[in-house]
Amino acid sequence: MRERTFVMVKPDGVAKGLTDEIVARVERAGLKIVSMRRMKLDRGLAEELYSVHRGKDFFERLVEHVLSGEVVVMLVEGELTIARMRELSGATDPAKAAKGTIRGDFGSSITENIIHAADSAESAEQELPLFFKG
Ligand SMILES: Nc1nc2c(ncn2[C@@H]2O[C@H](COP(=O)(O)OP(=O)(O)O)[C@@H](O)[C@H]2O)c(=O)[nH]1
Ligand SMILES: [Mg+2]
Repeated sequence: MRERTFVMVKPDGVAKGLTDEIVARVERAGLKIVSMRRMKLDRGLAEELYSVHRGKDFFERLVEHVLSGEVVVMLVEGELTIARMRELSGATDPAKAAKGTIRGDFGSSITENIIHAADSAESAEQELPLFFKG
């Protein structure tokens, strides 16, 4: 099934120079980056992106992190894109993420875990319009 998903290289990933490596991994997986841009989030957008986590103990740390530098947002399309982007990303905690995954290879902590990828069709539908129109 052809799907679209929302992916974001977090500020730690951008600062580590990993954007091109992530683009290459996404493309090698046969997925298409339809649109991509580097930007700085504002607080309202960051809190909306992570609204499902509002009230959790890590919410403020997470929002502060994604506001700490530039991010790269992507609209990714392809067969089973949502699940495949989650596989490429790896487990949330880099210490538990498999080698060969983006977080397993490059993540330094659960906050600084390099990448965000929507976790379901519902999340993708909520997140994509925050960044990409049409
Ligand atoms: N410090 C901290 N950060 C967390 C924790 N759980 C999640 N996060 C952060 O919040 C982001 C969103 O959480 P979640 O949706 O559960 O994970 P994801 O979908 O794998 O990114 C994660 O990517 C982490 O950066 C936690 O227990 N502690
Ligand atoms: Mg999530």
